[in-house]
Amino acid sequence: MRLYLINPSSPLVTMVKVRESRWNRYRVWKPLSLMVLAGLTPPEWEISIFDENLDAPDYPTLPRPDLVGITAFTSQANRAYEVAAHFRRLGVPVVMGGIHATMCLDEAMERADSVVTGEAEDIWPQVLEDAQHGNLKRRYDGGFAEISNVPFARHDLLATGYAFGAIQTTRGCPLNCSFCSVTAFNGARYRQRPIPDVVREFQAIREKLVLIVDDNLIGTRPDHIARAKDLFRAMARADLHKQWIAQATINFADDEELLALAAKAGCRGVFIGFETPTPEGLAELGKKFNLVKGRDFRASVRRIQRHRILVVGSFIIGLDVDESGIGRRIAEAAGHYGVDNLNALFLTPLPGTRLWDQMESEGRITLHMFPRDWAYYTLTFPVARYKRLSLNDVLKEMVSCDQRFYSMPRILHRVWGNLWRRRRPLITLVGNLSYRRNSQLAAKAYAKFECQRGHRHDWVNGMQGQPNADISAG
Ligand code: B12
Ligand code: SF4
Repeated sequence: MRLYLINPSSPLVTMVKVRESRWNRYRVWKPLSLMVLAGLTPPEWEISIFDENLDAPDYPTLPRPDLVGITAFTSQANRAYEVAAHFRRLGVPVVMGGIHATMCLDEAMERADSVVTGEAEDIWPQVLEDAQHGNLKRRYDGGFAEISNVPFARHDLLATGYAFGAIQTTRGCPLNCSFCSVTAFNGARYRQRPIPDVVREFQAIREKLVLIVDDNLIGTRPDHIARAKDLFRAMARADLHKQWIAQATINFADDEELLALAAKAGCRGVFIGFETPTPEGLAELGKKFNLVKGRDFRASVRRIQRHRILVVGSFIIGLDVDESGIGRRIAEAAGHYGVDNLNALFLTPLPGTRLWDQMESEGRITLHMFPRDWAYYTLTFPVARYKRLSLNDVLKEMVSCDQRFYSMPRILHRVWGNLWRRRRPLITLVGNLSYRRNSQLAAKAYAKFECQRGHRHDWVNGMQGQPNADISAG
């Protein structure tokens, strides 16, 4: 039995044209979901994983599979449906799963033979067995899986072409911020994989650099922090020789022992959601965690950096409280906190979030010709009506934010500071130049976005399916 697992091309990666430069290897990330599915698949299946972001498979020339599994974030949905249509025309059953299919079940069910909602661990073997017997059901629900004893992801598949390996050690988040789908999708309970499993799976990863995909590697409660420390101790003991980056909340900075252990275990960078510089903004987003009284973000960032861990700060533009000048304000706040990189994104109502419900009920979702418009749900386009900022204003704020933070003098200042403190100046330089380049590309895309709003569908079609534009005709 032959199984194809497919990660459809992402509009974001298409935008940076990943195949044009070696450096772009650092912009494609392994679709861990498909490697996990492969790990759950019994040996009688011959598995191929295709990541369209890395290579454009010429599907018509490939041997006919018995089953196709497609994953998709929302922004990949269009392309996912094109690929599904191609295989369905050949009579090959297609199963869709992942965050988008879960949140937009009806839409996905119209375009796939079967849809798996939620996490796959407890249900995928059943799906395969049904497929083998020609008895695939229209819908399966994996819910929140028990991850205390799962087979490892297949790191031997997709073994080349990426700069970073990928691994997951926890799932779920209790914080339920309004714009984020994690609590809806993975639940509020913070579930942790057993430490020995994580360490052994780490050993199976070939890349020296690894992305730990957890939404919050350290968690929020004292027992979570204690587990994170145990994990880091075990990783250091195992002498993994890996350097890794992860996401965490700002409480990462509150425990010196945790920071020291993380650094010893190979932590080189952390992605932290600051979201907005104002308390009113944080309250609006429901990110109360960042509102702890007396929290000094600048001191927190410094404490993390003292362990030679770089900090990427993420911010959102377009909140109801945001008004003219917010772009500059964010750039200044990020500069003041001292983050090494700033990642600013538009407030985006993702399906399944509280923000979606709110904006939909208020009629504020302006790009709503679905599934086509999903291509804009990359957080890099304004897809909604913002309260105090017009479309033109919000685009200007984003450009002003990026231009300020990534101006050459500011980049050099940061690099010099890191050189002086012996804190990875080269990575800081490359990271900053890469973000600068991205923001320049984004600014061009905004100009096009504004100018083509009248004929926007032509433009969406232009963005989509570039690697395989021909197969839908096949
Ligand atoms: C790692 C990650 C990334 C990596 C992507 C790596 C990759 N190629 O997959 C990077 C950094 C590149 C990234 C980028 C973005 N991301 Co992201 N990312 C994540 C994160 C933190 C973890 C995903 C992961 O690997 N999980 C581990 C795997 C094992 O779990 P999984 O993917 O959910 O898969 C399980 C199930 O979904 C299911 N499943 C999945 N696929 C399939 C397919 C089949 C056939 C079946 C049966 C089952 C199944 O089975 C798996 C095992 O249980 C999630 C948050 C989260 N917790 O999901 C956000 C998340 C997926 N990202 C999100 C967003 C918004 C983005 C960006 C748009 C943001 C941006 N501008 O940077 C871009 C879009 C990129 C794109 N492809 O278009 C949103 C997506 C929401 C949505 N509705 O689409 C999430 C949910 C976070 C959030 N705040 O809500 N991201
Ligand atoms: S943004 Fe981060 S802290 Fe907030 S719900 Fe999502 S994963 Fe949790």
